[in-house]
Amino acid sequence: KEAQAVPGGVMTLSRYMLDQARINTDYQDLEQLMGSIQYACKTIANLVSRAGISDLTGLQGDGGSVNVQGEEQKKLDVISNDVLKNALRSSGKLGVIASEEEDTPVLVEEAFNSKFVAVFDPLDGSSNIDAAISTGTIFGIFEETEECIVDDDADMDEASQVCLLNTLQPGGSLVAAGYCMYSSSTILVFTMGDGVNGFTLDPQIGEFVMTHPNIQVPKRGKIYSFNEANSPDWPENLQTYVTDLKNGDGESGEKYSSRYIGSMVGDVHRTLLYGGIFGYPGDINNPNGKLRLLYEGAPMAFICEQAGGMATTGTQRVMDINPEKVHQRVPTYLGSAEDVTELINALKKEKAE
Ligand code: P6P
Repeated sequence: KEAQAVPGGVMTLSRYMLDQARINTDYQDLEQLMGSIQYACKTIANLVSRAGISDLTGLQGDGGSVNVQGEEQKKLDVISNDVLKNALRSSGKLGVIASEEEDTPVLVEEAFNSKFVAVFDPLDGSSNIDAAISTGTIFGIFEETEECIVDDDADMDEASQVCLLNTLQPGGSLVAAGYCMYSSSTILVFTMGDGVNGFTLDPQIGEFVMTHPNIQVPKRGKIYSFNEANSPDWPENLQTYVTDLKNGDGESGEKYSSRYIGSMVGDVHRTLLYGGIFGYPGDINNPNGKLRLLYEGAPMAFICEQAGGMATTGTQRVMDINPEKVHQRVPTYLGSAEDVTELINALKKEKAE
């Protein structure tokens, strides 16, 4: 990969969004929103890269801080959440935001002409921070369905109810989705419904530079990415599917490799570029698995489908699910179209006699 040259230099994310807004005025508001998001991602990238230097590793408080998921919050979870919230607020384009780190969606008073709703996981995979393993920010953008009026004489309870409904939209209603991966390099990948593009942060100029135009997931891969420690609790036909991949007994006849870093953004990014299948299955202990629909499953499904891949719960498209709760979980499998199709068929097979 290399920086995409254009007359006068390289194609940056800012320039790309300006071009898109010039071509299609519908993108003008998104252009401003993406400006806030990329600013937040640059800030988080800097914090993450200096975590061990500036005492930002470890748990929030004395370790007593637990989020609505029941997970211990890392210092950087809280800081990243604040950075993203403040950046999105300053865009003035958002009426409400939902975050993994917030018990309930947050109403944005500053929204003078709110049009959008943002859902995000500010620092996914943060348990890896102390070991300097890849983490990432995942975001999704919806348009408001109900006018979300938050002004001095608004009845806050009523406004809250209306505004909160705006966050409970299916992945199919996303107008944009993306992630920023903080790894050996910082890469922002996103879609606005017309393909997927990737931009690498060039620290020398402080700009995201287009390095991965029009990402296409290979139709078939040779990598499966699951937490196999949970396999005894998986449905039997899923266990058989993975065993066949290990033995070269799957549809392609290829013997697959296993890659799993326990950070969704890193595992999904590798799957997008190299192909194969990533998944967090439901099991007997957690029928809906672990990944949250609103700000993990749906945005990643949108990106994957826009890159020519597939994303399923095992029985239906992830993007078809109407969320009932902000933090609801969903079994999620995504990646190469042929691999995901093979998985769907494997899950239909009756239990081996
Ligand atoms: P496990 C991180 O906490 C996360 O939400 C995803 O980033 C990741 O894919 C998954 O959980 C890892 O979960 O149970 O395999 O450690």
